[in-house]
Amino acid sequence: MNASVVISGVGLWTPIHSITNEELVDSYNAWADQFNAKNSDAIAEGEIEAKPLSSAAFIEKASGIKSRYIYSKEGALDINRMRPVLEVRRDDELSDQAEMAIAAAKKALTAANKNANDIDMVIVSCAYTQRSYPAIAIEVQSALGIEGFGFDMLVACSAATFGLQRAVDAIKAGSSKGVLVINPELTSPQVNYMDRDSHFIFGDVATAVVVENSETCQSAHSFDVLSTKCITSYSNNIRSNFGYTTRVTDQDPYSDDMLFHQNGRKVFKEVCPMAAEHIESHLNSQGIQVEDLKRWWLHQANINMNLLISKRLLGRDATIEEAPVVLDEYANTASAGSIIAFAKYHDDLSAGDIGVICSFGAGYSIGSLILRKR
Ligand code: CO8
Repeated sequence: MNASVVISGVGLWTPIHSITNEELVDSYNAWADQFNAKNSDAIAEGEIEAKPLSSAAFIEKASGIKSRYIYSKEGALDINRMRPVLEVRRDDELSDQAEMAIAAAKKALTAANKNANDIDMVIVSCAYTQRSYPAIAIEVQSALGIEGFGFDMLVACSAATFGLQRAVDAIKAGSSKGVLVINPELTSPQVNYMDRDSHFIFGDVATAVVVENSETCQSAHSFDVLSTKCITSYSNNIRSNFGYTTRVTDQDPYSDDMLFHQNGRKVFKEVCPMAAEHIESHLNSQGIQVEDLKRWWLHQANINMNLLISKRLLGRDATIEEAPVVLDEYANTASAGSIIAFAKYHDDLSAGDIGVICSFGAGYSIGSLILRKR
């Protein structure tokens, strides 16, 4: 049998702290009441707008999200702070994101039955890295004792699939023997907990995947990567403006504009058809029909988006077995969502079963991998 590129292991690290919709809404509403009381005169004069209240029922209905995990819960619900507290770590200590990444990477290595000697390339791909350099990937590489090289990649919600495409191409080209693609999604520092439109959307998590050649694979649950496809199309509808120039532009780093913000309705309307078309054309390019798919590991942003995409393609609602949902528990974890779904729901598939991992989000960016169980 010809050699192929395989995904041989996946790891999922989940923070110990979580926040339910009810906790989040209680905190936001108490903060909004305090804000409105403090600014009652200005609100009455029409100088500023009153902060509207949030609702747990709205959040669940509009998004399917019931809770989210958070790396540091301290401060996030404190109405006098409304952002998590992270301790400053010294330069000789492991960074937060490296710590998350290593926890997920170790699980992926164990699942793949591999050790550090089998890996020579580390890609840390996620929505944000907590510093510019040295790369988090190089820190992780060093901590795990991997020889070779590592680099960071930022592609918002599609960072994992785009990173996997780089890994698959490197194995195919023979420039790497084993790749770790890691997604330490530390989203909470960029969440605006004072914005009812977006305070509920994101959670923290880390995922990792081992990619290698089938000839070296020793895993009980591995998948041939039949094809990868990535596209981007520029849009300002999802933005985070905080960056290394913020200090010199004298902008307020806490302003709404600096944090995650989006036109959610527009994103919903524009991205769903793009993602459906992307999946269909990717499958068809490989001579695969939508009906041939046993599993869809879809990006986990909004349950209604996933239902719409699968209905558009299948002509009916996908079952929970076909398109598993993790966003109810994890919320939107940027690029990690589809990989969490893959991590939790792959070992029941039989040899020959085909599935697709697909992410979509800011950029816009869409990435997909077609996998076949070995
Ligand atoms: N409670 C009560 N009411 C609310 C709340 C709330 N929490 N939030 C909004 N409302 C109100 C609105 O103000 C609006 O009121 P009105 O009709 O009076 O104006 C009404 O409810 C309806 O609001 P929407 O039209 O906005 O509601 P939707 O049904 O569209 O749902 C969603 C909002 C859930 C945001 C939905 O639009 C959605 O999920 N869209 C898709 C967005 C998406 O997938 N974005 C991707 C973002 S992630 C990404 O790409 C990567 C970013 C990198 C990570 C960042 C980490 C921080």
